[in-house]
Amino acid sequence: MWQQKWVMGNWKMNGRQAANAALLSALRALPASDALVGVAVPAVYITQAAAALADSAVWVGAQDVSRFGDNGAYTGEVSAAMLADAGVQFVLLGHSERRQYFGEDNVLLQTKWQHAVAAGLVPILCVGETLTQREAGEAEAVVAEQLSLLAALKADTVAVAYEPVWAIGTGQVATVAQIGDMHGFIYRQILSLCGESAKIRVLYGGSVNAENAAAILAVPGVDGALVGGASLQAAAFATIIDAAQ
Ligand code: G2H
Repeated sequence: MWQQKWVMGNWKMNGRQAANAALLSALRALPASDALVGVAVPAVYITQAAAALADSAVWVGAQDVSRFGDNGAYTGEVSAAMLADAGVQFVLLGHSERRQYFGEDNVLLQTKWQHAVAAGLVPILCVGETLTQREAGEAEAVVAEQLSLLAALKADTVAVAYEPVWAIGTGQVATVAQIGDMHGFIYRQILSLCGESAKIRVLYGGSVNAENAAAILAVPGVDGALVGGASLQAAAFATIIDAAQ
């Protein structure tokens, strides 16, 4: 798994049972891939996805997890233990939309990471700079600060998704040079924070689609893709998975 390309879908707040069923069965019917494939669905549809993908190689993911562990009086929350119990294998942490709309920061994300790992889930930490930050020459500093939470976690397996905020859902994709530079930087940061023997995957996310996936996935240091909008279209997602072989 730490040598494979990863292609992870992120449905965000999209889906209805009937449409999900069609997407999930298309996913299940895909030929076996060399890539690790997964799909992060809204919490309410996790059991549907887990049932539809049972005994398949496709991972079920969550888009967030509670900062609180196990069980308790935390109305509205879903714990890592519950996600694992429902069949989840991976969880997105700190997606830019959660940072932007829910004020998620490193202190919170460190706690969420710990709960996810304790429950046996694979966390994928999302990082990325805004356009203003990039234009101010702060992209690396911003990403370094977001990655800094890894230092205290003593993680020896680290999955990160680099998602420049200005490329998310905008159709504007970072250039292969920008992607290659930042992925190299992220690798160096993780190795220095977590040690040279850390197992690492760095995915790219931000308007990945059927047309640009092959070029992005061929960039050195790109270990896969986190795919939003295009993961809602069975044919496009299949093409992206194909590009990751
Ligand atoms: C970035 C990505 C998936 P999209 O958010 O997380 O979404 O591919 O729609 O830009």
